[in-house]
Amino acid sequence: MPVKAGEMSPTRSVPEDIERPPYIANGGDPIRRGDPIVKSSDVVAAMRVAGVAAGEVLDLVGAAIAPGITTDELDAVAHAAYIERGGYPSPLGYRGFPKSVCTSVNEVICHGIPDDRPMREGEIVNVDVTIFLNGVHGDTNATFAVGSLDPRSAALMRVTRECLFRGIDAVRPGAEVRAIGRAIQQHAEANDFGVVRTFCGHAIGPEFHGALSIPHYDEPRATTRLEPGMTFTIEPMITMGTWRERIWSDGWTAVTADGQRTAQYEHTMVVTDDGVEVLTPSLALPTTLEASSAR
Ligand code: EYF
Ligand code: CO
Ligand code: CO
Repeated sequence: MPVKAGEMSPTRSVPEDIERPPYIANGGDPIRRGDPIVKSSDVVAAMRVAGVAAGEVLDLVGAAIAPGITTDELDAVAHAAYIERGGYPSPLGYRGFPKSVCTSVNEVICHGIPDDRPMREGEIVNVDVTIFLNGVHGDTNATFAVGSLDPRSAALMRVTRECLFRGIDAVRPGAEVRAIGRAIQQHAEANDFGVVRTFCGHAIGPEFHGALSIPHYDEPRATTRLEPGMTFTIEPMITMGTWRERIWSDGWTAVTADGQRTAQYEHTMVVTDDGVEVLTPSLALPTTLEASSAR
């Protein structure tokens, strides 16, 4: 049965003493400050702290997932967890987004808005957490099973995690951004799954979305070479059927055009002198494929 939008709860408040990201004073529109793509060691250090906090928020939400819970209740768990850590929920007010996490159920690809629809046994839900803490953002997401899953949904989740880590394994100084998407697309298609094209990974740091896009498919124009200190996300959205999407009339929610299920996992990372450091560890999504498969 297709996912339908439910009712949204009133906007949640954030204590005045919590620092807001700059877009909040700009009506939610990002301010293009032209941040450097290569970050200073101080910014990377702050991102390590924000990344750990984002992972903790993700785990608290993950622990609450069970049949019957609504995505709005998950939003409330996340909202309290951001504030307990002294952070601002980056999605809240970003380009007008009304909630503190994105919750994307079954065929919803991304940017699902939490509402009062209870989740059912056998569904899958992606929870996307971003925290703004000490002047920087940490962005991570994971797809969770609601109760027990059919084998194909379980395979979709496993292959999507593998795609994320294949992409991460392609990150090293001197490699082209294109190598990330090539690795992801090869693995997804070898398993008869599709790769969403429209939504990409992104540079991140003091800005939620910086001026570098990370396609999850083999994009010949993605010729930027990776350098130590670059910080970005990889967040592949993998589908059981078509990779094409359509957008609900709310203007936010992206769903697969054929209504088949889709999954996503996301880490924030920094390019190091000899590879990559993942900045958003969590129980739901550890920093290696081995650790995440053991769960
Ligand atoms: C029409 C948003 C704006 N955008 C991206 C804004 O990188 C992200 N997740 O990993 C990410 C998270 C959010 C986000 C939360 C809100 N937005 C969404 C959809 C449409 C749109 O502009
Ligand atoms: Co995210
Ligand atoms: Co992101």
